[in-house]
Amino acid sequence: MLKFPDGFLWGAATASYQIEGAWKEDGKGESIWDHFSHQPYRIQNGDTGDTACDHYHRSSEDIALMKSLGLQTYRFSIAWPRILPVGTGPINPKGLAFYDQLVDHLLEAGIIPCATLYHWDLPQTLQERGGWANRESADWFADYARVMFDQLGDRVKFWSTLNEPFVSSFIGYGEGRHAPGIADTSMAYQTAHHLLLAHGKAVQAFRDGGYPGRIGIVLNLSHYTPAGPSEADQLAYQRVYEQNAGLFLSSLFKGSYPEYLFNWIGSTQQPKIQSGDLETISAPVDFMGINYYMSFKVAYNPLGDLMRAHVEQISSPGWGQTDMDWEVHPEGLTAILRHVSDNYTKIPLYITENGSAFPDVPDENGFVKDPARLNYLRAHLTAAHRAIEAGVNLKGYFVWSFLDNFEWALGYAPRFGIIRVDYKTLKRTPKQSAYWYQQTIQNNGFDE
Ligand code: IFM
Repeated sequence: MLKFPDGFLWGAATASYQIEGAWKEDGKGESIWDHFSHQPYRIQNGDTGDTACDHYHRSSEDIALMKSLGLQTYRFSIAWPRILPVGTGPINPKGLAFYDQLVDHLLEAGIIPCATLYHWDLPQTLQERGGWANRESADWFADYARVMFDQLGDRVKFWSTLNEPFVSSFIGYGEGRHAPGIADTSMAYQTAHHLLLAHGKAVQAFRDGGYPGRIGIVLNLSHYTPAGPSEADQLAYQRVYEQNAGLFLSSLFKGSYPEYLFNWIGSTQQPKIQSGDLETISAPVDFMGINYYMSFKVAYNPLGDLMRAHVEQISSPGWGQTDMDWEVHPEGLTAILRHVSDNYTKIPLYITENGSAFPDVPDENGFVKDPARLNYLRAHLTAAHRAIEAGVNLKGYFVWSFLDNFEWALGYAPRFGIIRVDYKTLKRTPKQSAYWYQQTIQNNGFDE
C-alpha cells in the first residue's frame, strides 16, 4: 500500500460561480461571469451559471455528502458580489450569512474550511470601473478580503487570496475566452500585476488583523520542458515558462519579475509597476496551492504569436485524451512539485486542484462507473507521493471537483466531479471514483 505521511490532508474543491447558482438572489450583485454568460455565443450551448448545481440552496445536503465520503477539508470560493453587490461599499448581510453558515456546518461535520477569496467572479460594477486593469482593484480586493477575514477569520483555517491569476489575466484579458472577454496582451500583463498586488495587499490585511488561520495563493502550474536541445527551443521554452509560471512564482517568492520575458515583450507590453509593489507582492505566505492538469513541450516557432513558440501537450503512454482534449501526464506533477520546491520555496505545498473530465455514462440510477477518472486520480496521487519521497513539503490534496459543475466557456459538457449531478433534477450521485477516494482517505493511501 502506498501510504501518505500522517496528517496529510484529503479534500475536494469547487468554486462559487461553478456550483452555487442563485445568481441574483438574496441581494447578490451581478458578476462578470453572470454578465458574460448571458451574452450569445460566449459559452458552449448558451449555458450559464444561473442555477448551476444549486449549491446555494443545497449546501447542507452537499456537506452531508462530503462527510459521508470522509473528506477532511473542503475548498470553496466566495462570490465577491454576494458580499459586496457593487464590489465596494455596503455589505449584503444575506450573502455573508450564507458563507457563515457554510463554515459552521463544515466545522460541525468535522471538515476544515479552506476559503478562496477570488475564483474569477468579479462584481460587474467593478468591471465597469476598469476591472483588474484599474490599479485601484488591488485596494478594492483588500477591502473585500478584510470584510471576509473579520467575518470568518475565527473559523477558516486556510485562506487563498486568488485562484489561478494567470487564467484571470491571460485568458480573461489576453485571449478573451473568459470573462470579461477582452483580447489585449498588454492589458493581460497589467492585470496580472494588479492581481498580484491585490494578493499582496490582502496578505498585509490578514497579517495586520492577526487572524488565527493561514494564508496563501493558488497557481495553475503545468510542467514545461524544451522540445529539443537547440538554443532556439531552450529560449522558446524559457519565454513560455516565464509567462505562465515564472511571472507569478518569481514575483511572489523572489520579489522580481522574470527579466528575459520582460525584455522580450518590451516596454509597450510591460506592466506599469510602482516602487514598493514587488515588496508587497512578495510578502511571505504560509502555504502555496498548485493546480495541476497537464504538461507541455515547447519548440521555437518563427510563425508563433508573441512568444514565437509551438506549445504541445505531453502525453504518457496508455492514456487517451480527457473530455477537455487534455493529454494526461502524471509524471509532470512530480516534476512541477520538485521544481517549485527546488527553486522557489520550502513552505507547505498543497495540490489544490487535480482531476479530469471523462465521458460519464450513468446507469438507470444515475451511478457512474468511472475507472478512467479513478485511474487518473491514482496515477496523480502516486506522482504526488514520489514528490514527497523526494523531499517536497507536500501537505495535502484536493480533487477537482467535488461535483460536476459549470466548466466556464465549455458550460456543463465536461464533467469533472467525483459526484454526478443530474442537471435536470439536481440529484447528486457519488461515482465509483468517489468511493475509491473515500477508501483512500480512510487508509491514508491505496494499493498500487
Ligand atoms: O474548472 C476549472 C477551475 O475553475 C480552475 N482550474 C481548472 C478547472 C478545470 O478546467
